[in-house]
Amino acid sequence: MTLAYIGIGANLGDARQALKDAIVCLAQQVGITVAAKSSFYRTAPVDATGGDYFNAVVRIETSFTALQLLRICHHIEDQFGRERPFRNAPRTLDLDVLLFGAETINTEHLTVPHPRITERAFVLVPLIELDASLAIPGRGPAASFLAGVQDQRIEKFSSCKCSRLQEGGTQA
Ligand code: PH2
Ligand code: MG
Ligand code: MG
Repeated sequence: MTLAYIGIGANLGDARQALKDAIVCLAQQVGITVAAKSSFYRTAPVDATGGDYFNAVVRIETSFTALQLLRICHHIEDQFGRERPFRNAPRTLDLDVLLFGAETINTEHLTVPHPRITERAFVLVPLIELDASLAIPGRGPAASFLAGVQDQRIEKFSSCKCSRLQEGGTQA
């Protein structure tokens, strides 16, 4: 089992609902347990066009490899109608493998830790909410990068109330 972190974002359609549904969807996968979920945050687009995003991060335990996990994330994005007309286009759902245990991975399809993990408040803030002493492999304490993203607008929206998760563990 590997402890991994997945970043979730959306800014098209009912983005808040998409985040909730995506967490349920992840939890329904055989081989994935959602161990913790951050609050939801409303965030200004970074290097991107479109409206405000909703963002969150989940900590999972998984029996999959990082590449298998990436494929599952892409499959779920597709189920949510994700289109990719241009780089950083507004999206119905984005699922990014941020961290995968202590692994550093540099392949054509996957870079872990996520290459921009230390530059983005919408990732750092929810990550640190889940684990204030989190270390990013090869980079150091996540909290040490917070000062560098202070100019990025991020507002805690609410705790994620995924009632189906709370009632039934991994059951939808
Ligand atoms: N994702 C991006 C680019 N910019 N900005 C915010 N606020 N939230 C995101 O999830 C996001 C972004 C590329 O994946
Ligand atoms: Mg992304
Ligand atoms: Mg992505």
